[in-house]
Parts: sequence; C-alpha cells; structure tokens
Amino acid sequence: MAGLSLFSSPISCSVFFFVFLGLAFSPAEAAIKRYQFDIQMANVSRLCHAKPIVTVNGRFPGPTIYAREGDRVQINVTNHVPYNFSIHWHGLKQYRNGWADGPAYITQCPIKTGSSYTYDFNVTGQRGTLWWHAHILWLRATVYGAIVIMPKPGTPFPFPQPTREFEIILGEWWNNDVESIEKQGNQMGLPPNMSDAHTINGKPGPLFPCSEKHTFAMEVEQGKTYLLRIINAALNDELFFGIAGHNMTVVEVDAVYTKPFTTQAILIAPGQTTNVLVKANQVRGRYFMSTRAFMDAPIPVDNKTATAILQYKGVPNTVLPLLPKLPASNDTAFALSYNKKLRSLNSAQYPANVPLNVDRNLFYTIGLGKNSCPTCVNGTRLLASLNNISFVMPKTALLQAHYFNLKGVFRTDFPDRPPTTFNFTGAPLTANLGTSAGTRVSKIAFNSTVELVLQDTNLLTVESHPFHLHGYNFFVVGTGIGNFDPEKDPAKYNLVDPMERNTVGVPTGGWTAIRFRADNPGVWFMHCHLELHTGWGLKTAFVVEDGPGQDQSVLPPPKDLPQC
Ligand SMILES: *[C@@H]1O[C@H](CO)[C@@H](O)[C@H](O)[C@H]1NC(C)=O
Ligand SMILES: *[C@@H]1O[C@H](CO)[C@@H](O)[C@H](O)[C@H]1NC(C)=O
Ligand SMILES: *[C@@H]1O[C@H](CO)[C@@H](O)[C@H](O)[C@H]1NC(C)=O
Ligand SMILES: *[C@@H]1O[C@H](CO)[C@@H](O)[C@H](O)[C@H]1NC(C)=O
Ligand SMILES: *[C@@H]1O[C@H](CO)[C@@H](O)[C@H](O)[C@H]1NC(C)=O
Ligand SMILES: *[C@@H]1O[C@H](CO)[C@@H](O)[C@H](O)[C@H]1NC(C)=O
Ligand SMILES: *[C@@H]1O[C@H](CO)[C@@H](O)[C@H](O)[C@H]1NC(C)=O
Ligand SMILES: *[C@@H]1O[C@H](CO)[C@@H](O)[C@H](O)[C@H]1NC(C)=O
Ligand SMILES: *[C@@H]1O[C@H](CO)[C@@H](O)[C@H](O)[C@H]1NC(C)=O
Ligand SMILES: *[C@@H]1O[C@H](CO)[C@@H](O)[C@H](O)[C@H]1NC(C)=O
Ligand SMILES: *[C@@H]1O[C@H](CO)[C@@H](O)[C@H](O)[C@H]1NC(C)=O
Ligand SMILES: *[C@@H]1O[C@H](CO)[C@@H](O)[C@H](O)[C@H]1NC(C)=O
Ligand SMILES: [Cu+2]
Repeated sequence: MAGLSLFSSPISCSVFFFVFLGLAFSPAEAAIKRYQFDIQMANVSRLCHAKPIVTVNGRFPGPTIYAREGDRVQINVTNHVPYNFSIHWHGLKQYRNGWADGPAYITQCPIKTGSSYTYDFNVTGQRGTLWWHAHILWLRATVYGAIVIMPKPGTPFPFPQPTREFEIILGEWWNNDVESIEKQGNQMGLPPNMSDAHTINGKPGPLFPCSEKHTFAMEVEQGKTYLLRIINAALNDELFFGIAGHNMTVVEVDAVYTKPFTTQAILIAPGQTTNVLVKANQVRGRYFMSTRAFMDAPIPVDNKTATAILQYKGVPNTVLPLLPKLPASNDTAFALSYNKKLRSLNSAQYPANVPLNVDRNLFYTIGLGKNSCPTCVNGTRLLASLNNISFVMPKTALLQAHYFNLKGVFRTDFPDRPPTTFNFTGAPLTANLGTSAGTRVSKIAFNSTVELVLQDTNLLTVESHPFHLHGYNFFVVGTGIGNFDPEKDPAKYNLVDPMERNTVGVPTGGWTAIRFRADNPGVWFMHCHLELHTGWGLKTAFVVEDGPGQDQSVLPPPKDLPQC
C-alpha cells in the first residue's frame, strides 16, 4: 500500500488501515464499543506552514468510530489542551440522553483542561455514515472524524454490496491558528479571514504548494464497486464533490437510505453526509477526485479546489490524473435540481414515517444584520438571527437548567413567527436592524408533530444556510425560492417519500419546510451549520417536554457530567 501513490504518506496508509479494521470486525450481537479520545496538540504541516493544532490522539482527521446498529458506545474524552472542550456526535439521536449530545452550554458544560467525560450512548434504529466534531469555539476546524454504523448482523445494505469502502472527509484548512482567526473576526465585527485551502481527509492535494505528499489516494480494481462515505466537515463552505470520468450513485444521506440516483457531482453542506457507490468501469488510469465551494450569493468564499486521487491498481504514478468537471461555483440550478432528486428509500423495511398532521406550526426567518459596536472596525458588528433574535450563549448548560429546574438561564418565549411580516426575499434592507439578543427557546409538547418553515431573507444579503437539528431526523417536505406562501405551498409538499435527514440547506433567497415528531425529550440545539453564522447567533433550541410514560423522560445525568 505504501507504493500506491506518488504522493503516498503515512496518513493515507492509516486511513486504509482503519477502513480494513472497520470491515473486519463483525460481532455477532450488540456490544460495547469503547474509545479513548485524548484531546491534545499536535504539530501539523500543510501548504508549507507548520503549526500546532488541536487533535484527537494526535491524529488529523481524528479516528473513526465504528459501531453496529444496537451497540452501546462509550468514548472517554480527556482534555489536555488549554481550551474548554466538548464533542458532538452529529446525527446520533441520543434518545432521552441529551447528556451525550455534546454542544457546549446547550447539553453540557465544557470539559475543562485536565478533566475527562465519558460520552455513553446507544445506537438505536440508525445505520450509515455520521460524524463527530468539536462543538465549542471553532475547534471543529481540526477536531473531526467519521462515525460508521454498520447494519445489524445479517442485514445487508439495500443496494449492491461494495467490494470495499472508503471514508472521504472534506474540510477547510487555515495556515494560521484558527482560534486567533475567529478572535480577530469577533474583535473587528467582520467575517474573519477565509480558509487557505479545502482538504480531503485532511489533505489539500497537489494543486497546492508543498502538498504532493499531502494527497489522499485510494486504489481501485477494475470492475469492482466501492462505497464512499463522504462527510462535509468544513466550517463554512458548502461543497461540490466529483470524480473525473466516473459517475456516482447516491444511496444514503445523513445515515438514511435514499432512492438511488446517478450523478456526476454531489452537493454537500457542512454537517451533511452522503454515501455513493462508484463503479471502477473506466480505462485503467489515475483520476482526480475534487471538491470546491458552492456559493450563489454575492459573498466572498474560499474558491480553491482540493483534490485526491482514485487510482486503478497497477497503473504507474507517472500517468497524469484527469480533473473532474464540477458545476460552476454559482450554479444555483444544479443545487436545486440535485436536492430535488433526494428521496427517502421508503421501503417496507425502511419506511418514511412522515407526520401527516401538524400540531405545531413554526415559521422562522433567517436574518443577517449589524448592531452597534464602538470598538469594532466599522462601529458595527455583524450578527445573525432567527425571527429577529440573535441567540446568546448561556453560562450554564440549558439541559442542566431544564432538568434541575434552574431559573434565569433561558426563556421559553421564542416566538413561533417573526415580529413583522415583510417582503422577506425582496429588495435588500440594509439599515441597522437593532436585532434583539436573548437566550430564548421554544417549548414543544412531547410527541407532538412540528412543522418548521425556515425562510431566508434579504436582510443585508440572501444566502444559503444549512440548518442542523440535534436529537432528531426530520423530513424535508418542501422547499422553494422566494417567500413561502402558506396558502399555496403546502399543497405541493411531498408527504410520501421526502428525504429524511439531520441537516438541510435552506436555499439562497428561498425557504425549506421540515417536519418531525417530538418524541425525544430534552433540550435540542438547532442552528446554521456554517460556524461563522452560528457564532453570530443563528441558533436556538427546542425544549421537548417529558412524556407521561416511564420511559419518556430525560434520563438522569451521568455522574461525571462536567459542571460550569
Ligand atoms: C511543536 O513544535 C514546537 C516547535 O518545534 C515544539 O516546541 C512543540 O513541543 C511541538 N509540540 C508538539 C505537541 O509536538
Ligand atoms: C478517562 O481517561 C482518563 C485519562 O486517561 C482516566 O484517568 C479516566 O479514568 C478515564 N475514565 C474512564 C471512565 O475510563
Ligand atoms: C443503553 O442500553 C443499555 C442496555 O440496554 C442500558 O443499560 C443503558 O441504560 C442504555 N443507555 C442509554 C443512555 O440509554
Ligand atoms: C488575516 O489576514 C490578514 C491579511 O492577510 C493578516 O494580516 C492577518 O494577520 C490575518 N489574521 C490572522 C489572525 O491570521
Ligand atoms: C454518467 O451518467 C450520464 C448520465 O446518466 C451518462 O450519460 C454517462 O454515460 C455516464 N458516464 C459513465 C462513465 O458511466
Ligand atoms: C477566487 O477568489 C479570489 C479572491 O476572493 C478572486 O480574486 C478570484 O478571482 C476567484 N477565482 C475564481 C475562479 O472565481
Ligand atoms: C456565475 O459566475 C459566472 C462567472 O463568474 C458568471 O459569468 C455568471 O453570470 C454567473 N451566473 C449566475 C447565474 O450568476
Ligand atoms: C465596513 O466599512 C468599509 C469601509 O467603509 C466598507 O467598505 C464595508 O462594506 C463595511 N463592512 C461592513 C460589513 O459593514
Ligand atoms: C418582493 O420583492 C421582489 C424583489 O424586489 C419583487 O419582485 C416582488 O414583487 C416583491 N413581492 C411583493 C409581494 O411585494
Ligand atoms: C428587529 O427588532 C428591532 C427591535 O429590536 C426592530 O427595530 C427591527 O425593525 C426588527 N427587524 C425586523 C426585520 O423585524
Ligand atoms: C406518539 O403519537 C403517535 C400518534 O398518535 C403514537 O402512535 C405513538 O405511540 C406516540 N408515541 C409515544 C412515545 O407516545
Ligand atoms: C471554561 O468553562 C468554565 C465553565 O463554563 C468557565 O468558567 C471558564 O471561564 C472557561 N474557561 C475558558 C478558558 O474559557
Ligand atoms: Cu448560515
């Protein structure tokens, strides 16, 4: 394997190694999978720059968590770095068990330097590709990894069994220290410096300086089929991904099976995962895989292309790789038509249980804005809001406050609709909007059905926002461009086989309607998965009340739960 690529390096070897391990273990029944995550600094060099980064066990990207549906997973996270810390297991439902969800100050206080906390959860009713990442500050820039959940023993995939599988984690790299970048942006009240590169499995690929040895390569054999588990771990960029000369068949997103469809490029937003089958059916050679940003609003973005290599076995490294043709970075039409193709498999075994009646209708506007900030560069600070409220992080975790009934930590009066109705996506409203700030959340009755329409606005600018809900999957029942029309649009919903997922892109200048059944009690974060916008306040939480039954309330907190 070491001779695989001209650009071979120890890290690509370790990626291969772990993929083999993942396929190798096949326990007969549910088991406990234990992991030790030491959060530690490691020196890493990319693009001719060396710097210390925060890692798990010194690895970048971090180790993959392998589990089977039904397993219990225990991950002891020990913090050796000079930052408060927490990890989110993105897409795991954590039934009654928000204590293991991870967002700092939402479900737990951070793990302080020198302390440990064991995330202990069961993987119930889920299988597929998910991922984990730091959920405090901008530390997820370097602290992320894959979660691979295999189906129960004896349960095949609902698609042709691949010969092998690979994890493909897309990311963003900064040459300078990411926390300094974030801090500088906050001080200026402006967006901080954009990333210096995109990466595939932590590597930018040979189109960047000093990067030949920092190239991920995967070897394939002609005629065989491969499963790629693709994850967008970038902080701020929605990404296209493609493979030169090869089509991809999408079979799963966010650990939910899809109706398979074939495409030359995928679109994947931060937080999302996409599994594709790739058939090695081309002339034996070397082909680039590449990734680049999608941005269809007038906003600067890191537009550089990261590459990796798909190489047929036995082909010499000297053969020049061919580049894939990705959609133009502003190709709105591709984005809309790609997302429209995503449908739940909706088979007898994997039904789409879409709520048909709605108990609670929510309508949230997404806004950017500016508030006064005398110390900032322009005398103003950029911020973001839902229903004109910019979320303020509490000093103690919301879930603790909820469980122990601590007063004064949050308010449950987050409005179900915006304070004013206006032409949301119409002419830009550039005034200082005086958005209000608050730790305000919505209370949701146990087992009620919720419809939430997320409406982008042209406050400062329109932009696409990937929204992530913790503790649940939801169904994407409708989407459109312009203003949501409550009279006409619901009639066009797909209530049969809409995509079920945990992160959805609200289109630039458009809206998205999601539905879910609130059967998981606890406090669940909902936020834009662009870290920049999360930091600016584009977030809130749902407090889902306990149900009346014995097994319908939040579990007691673990003994080692960190305190603030
Ligand atoms: C990183 O490199 C610096 C300078 O060479 C060194 O002082 C430091 O100990 C290294 N840190 C780690 C975690 O290896
Ligand atoms: C977690 O790891 C730390 C550091 O190695 C250790 O001291 C602690 O006992 C571990 N906790 C558990 C529950 O294993
Ligand atoms: C996970 O399942 C085990 C075995 O059924 C149970 O003892 C444990 O309480 C469960 N943990 C959570 C967090 O639900
Ligand atoms: C951001 O970029 C500017 C211009 O290149 C540079 O001067 C500054 O040092 C950068 N900030 C950080 C925190 O790296
Ligand atoms: C990829 O799919 C397109 C459209 O379905 C088809 O025209 C093309 O022949 C396919 N290419 C390969 C290499 O399979
Ligand atoms: C990429 O962005 C840079 C700076 O933001 C810009 O100068 C350049 O023209 C862009 N390149 C392309 C191909 O859009
Ligand atoms: C996309 O960008 C290209 C090149 O910058 C430009 O020519 C084209 O008009 C843009 N398309 C749209 C739909 O904005
Ligand atoms: C900040 O001020 C500069 C100079 O007046 C202006 O060009 C820029 O658009 C302003 N940016 C924001 C976000 O207000
Ligand atoms: C909203 O604004 C858009 C763009 O300016 C315009 O085309 C549309 O007619 C407006 N809609 C209403 C209801 O005023
Ligand atoms: C947001 O709220 C402020 C007051 O806090 C108000 O001045 C402003 O008009 C509101 N903006 C919108 C878009 O509702
Ligand atoms: C939630 O409500 C549905 C529909 O009424 C019902 O079938 C289901 O059993 C309820 N679930 C729980 C956990 O109460
Ligand atoms: C770490 O978290 C604790 C508890 O929330 C807080 O008191 C402390 O100030 C934080 N430390 C840093 C360095 O942010
Ligand atoms: Cu956003």
